Amino acid sequence: MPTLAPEKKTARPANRGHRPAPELCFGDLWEYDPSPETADPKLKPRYELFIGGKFVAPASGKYFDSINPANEQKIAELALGGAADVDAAYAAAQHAFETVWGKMPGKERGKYLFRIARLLQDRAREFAVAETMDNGKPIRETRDFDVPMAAAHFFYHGGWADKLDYVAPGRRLAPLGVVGQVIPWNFPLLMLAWKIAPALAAGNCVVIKPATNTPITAVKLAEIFQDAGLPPGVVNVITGSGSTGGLMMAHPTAAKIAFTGSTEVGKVIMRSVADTDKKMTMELGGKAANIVFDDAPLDQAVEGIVNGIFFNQGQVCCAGSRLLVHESVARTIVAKLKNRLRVLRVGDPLDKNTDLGAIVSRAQLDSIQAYLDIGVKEGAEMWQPPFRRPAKGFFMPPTIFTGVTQSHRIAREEIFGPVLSILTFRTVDEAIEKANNTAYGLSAGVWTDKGSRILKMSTELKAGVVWANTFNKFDPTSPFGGYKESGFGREGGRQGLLDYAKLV
Ligand code: TAP
Repeated sequence: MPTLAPEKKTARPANRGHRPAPELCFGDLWEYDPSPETADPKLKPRYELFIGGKFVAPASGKYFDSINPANEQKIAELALGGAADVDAAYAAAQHAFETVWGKMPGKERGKYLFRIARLLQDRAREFAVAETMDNGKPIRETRDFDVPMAAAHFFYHGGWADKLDYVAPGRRLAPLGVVGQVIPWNFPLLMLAWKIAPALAAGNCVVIKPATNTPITAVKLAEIFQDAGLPPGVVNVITGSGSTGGLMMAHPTAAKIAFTGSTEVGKVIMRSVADTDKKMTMELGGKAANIVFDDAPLDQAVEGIVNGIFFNQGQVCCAGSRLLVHESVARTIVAKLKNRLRVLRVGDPLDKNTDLGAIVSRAQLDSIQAYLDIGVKEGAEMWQPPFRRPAKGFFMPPTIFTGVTQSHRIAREEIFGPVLSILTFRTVDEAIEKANNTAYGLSAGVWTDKGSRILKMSTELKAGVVWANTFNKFDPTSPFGGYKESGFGREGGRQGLLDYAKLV
């Protein structure tokens, strides 16, 4: 009698060994071969402020801890910058602008940017590990996206430094002076590059503050500035709290301020400088619609939906957090999405197989959890794949809500976590109306086979970026920025340079 072959439990090609599933893995992946990143992040126990080309202790003598959100262990302590330090940083930047950087030919400035980019590439692995430890995002993302993209911004803007006469034909670009910059915690290194590179290319000097949650790559990048021989004071890095950021944005020496962060804090900053003539760029929050039509390639769209909302644990200003799906394919899309989410790995961000790492902080995890409770209370239906929360670290499984209406808070407010609200539509006009029915306007996605529909949607959607049959695609050549409460000004590309210069 023929014998029945034993049932194969999993056939995942990635499972090279037969180790037991680690605590963080989803339930159905019973075999699992972890692949930890082993590069040394070369962290110091304490980091000082970077002012005038030197690492200096804060005037207050106070420090704060940076915590690894995946295990809640202290990574390092960082200087808590205060008013005296902010003054010193602006004085150093102003001096550097007047004596060196503002006078330097663009071709020479460009060489420094290229050198910074190359040094960052040389230390790419180290920076990727440091970023993952500080922020919680998967090493695959820091290694393949954050660090290379940060280097790309320095390369790209290095290329512009001696070509500023071509930015606005017929006009000459002059630097503004000293620029104050405050950045958030979701792409710490990338935001540094995104802000510093165009400012320097245009001939400005910089005082910059990273977020309290993720200061490590900022002070490590300062080491690169030293190694690159960047003249002292051209870039100054002030670590500290939100009030340090407030002092920086309102400082009288700042000719321009560039802020990336929440709409709420952006409004506070705008009020604080309302009676000054500072030039401003505000990159604020978002609640992007990712719109799937019935003629879209559905499997490709599902990948785009997953990338759109679960990249960086959904802590992305332009995340596709509102899925608008044509009602005729809604059931199919939701079923496919659930299948896909069942095999995403939530876990150790240093494991190269991990898809979703840790949420940046306990406060952010609590805030996301509060939105899950709100969604359920408002009557939407929540679904998560099987998940065991580990004893340590701030983890959240990918979560979807169906039965969502436009009035639900989970459809209107920025959750900034791995949470997708799914709504349906019948007609093109209804999709446009629903997509634009938001206080924000940073990005949107469209999935369809029809070119004419892509053109119509990209014209009528009130969003700074509209992706067609893709999502979360970034490039230094491409300007990025918002409409409405997502802010104003553009960063990246030729348009971004214009925001760091005056036309003379
Ligand atoms: P925020 O809480 O707004 O913090 C952003 C930065 O502002 C941090 O460095 C923060 O310092 C500092 N800050 C806090 N209070 C301040 C004040 N009164 N004056 C000046 N600076 C102050 O945002 P977040 O939680 O870090 O980041 C998430 C938000 O950023 C989301 O809304 C997201 O959409 C937005 N974001 C937007 C974009 C673009 S390009 N539009 C990109 C990334 C993120 P501390 O960390 O020390 O509090």
